[in-house]
Amino acid sequence: MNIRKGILVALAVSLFFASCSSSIKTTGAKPISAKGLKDYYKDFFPIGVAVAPRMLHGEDSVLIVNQFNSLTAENAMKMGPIHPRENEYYWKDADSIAAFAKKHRMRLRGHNLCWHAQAPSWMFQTATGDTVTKEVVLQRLKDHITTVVNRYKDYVYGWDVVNEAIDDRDSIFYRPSAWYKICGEEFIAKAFEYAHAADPKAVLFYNDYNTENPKKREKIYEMVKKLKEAGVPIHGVGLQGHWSVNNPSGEELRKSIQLFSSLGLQVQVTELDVSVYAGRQGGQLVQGRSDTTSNFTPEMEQQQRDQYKMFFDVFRQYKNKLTGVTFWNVSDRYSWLDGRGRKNYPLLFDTKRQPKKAYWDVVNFKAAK
Ligand code: 9MR
Repeated sequence: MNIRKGILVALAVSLFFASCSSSIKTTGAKPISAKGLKDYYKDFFPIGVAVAPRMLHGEDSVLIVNQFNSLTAENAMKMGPIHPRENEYYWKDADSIAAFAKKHRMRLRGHNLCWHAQAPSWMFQTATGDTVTKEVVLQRLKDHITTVVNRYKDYVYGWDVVNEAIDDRDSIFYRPSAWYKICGEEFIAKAFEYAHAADPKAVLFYNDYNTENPKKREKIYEMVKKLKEAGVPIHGVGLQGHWSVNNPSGEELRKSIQLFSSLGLQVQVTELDVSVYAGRQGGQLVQGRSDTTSNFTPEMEQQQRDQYKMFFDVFRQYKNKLTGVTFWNVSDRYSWLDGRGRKNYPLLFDTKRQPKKAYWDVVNFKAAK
């Protein structure tokens, strides 16, 4: 099925749900106010959200349309889900997200084209299970990127081309992923070149977490500078923004925005959430407790309010450098951070999809001045 057919089917399904679901208007997801995040921030930058197809009808969809003007597929466009076998693509989920974005005139970020995680194992193996050569893996990467970018070129304005290629350990530069082990650093430049060839209009990002850690920031800067100097088509750096109530500081955040934009690149916050558990950046490094019922305590609430307010104060100051801020999930009802043996509350909407106090701290910036 080509994209137009695929998207027509997805549109028909979403219209069906919209028409038979008067509950969309009458349940708990009534518009919370005439204005959404996107409206408060219309003079600053688009505000996006990462979604799964199941959120595109029912109460989540109402909140999404009211509050946001940009979408990212949380998983549906990644290599493993969309290209499970060499000669087989699975378009349904990504098409439904593209159709929803188009129907509601939202921007759509593509996430992502090359990552060490969620990469299908066939990509790196021969039919007999041996590791493929560099030539083979680059050809497969090219085929993948060309096909996916082409399919969504009328929908997606920009792509996270390479995700998380820099290592977290101070003494190691590149992450020793399968891509790196087979190709060396060349896969990074190649991925950008393939994406640019497939859609010369697309804005192309390098995207990573822990971008405010001084050592990692320096390594990312060095890599991106080298790519720019070599004429590689890279246009932006994505700060994922998987932050916590005590990390990063405003000062480190400012340094990252300034440093990356000093290369003439745009900066976006691509996966924002603020974990209520104090810890190092990236979430990935925090040990989970076996506690699935932990409460959102008043202390957590206050710390998170302060942190969200500070982040958005900084974002607004850098509105000329920042071209987007995207939240990683819709409400505290579901977050990828829940999956570590404890409940987290990292977003601006609570488990009933109502705005938290931090929401009002983020949108009432004029009154606060
Ligand atoms: O939120 C995503 C989760 O549903 C997936 O299981 C996970 C797979 O590793 O990826 C999560 O999203 C990641 C994003 O694509 C890249 N940056 C880190 C995000 C959180 O792990």
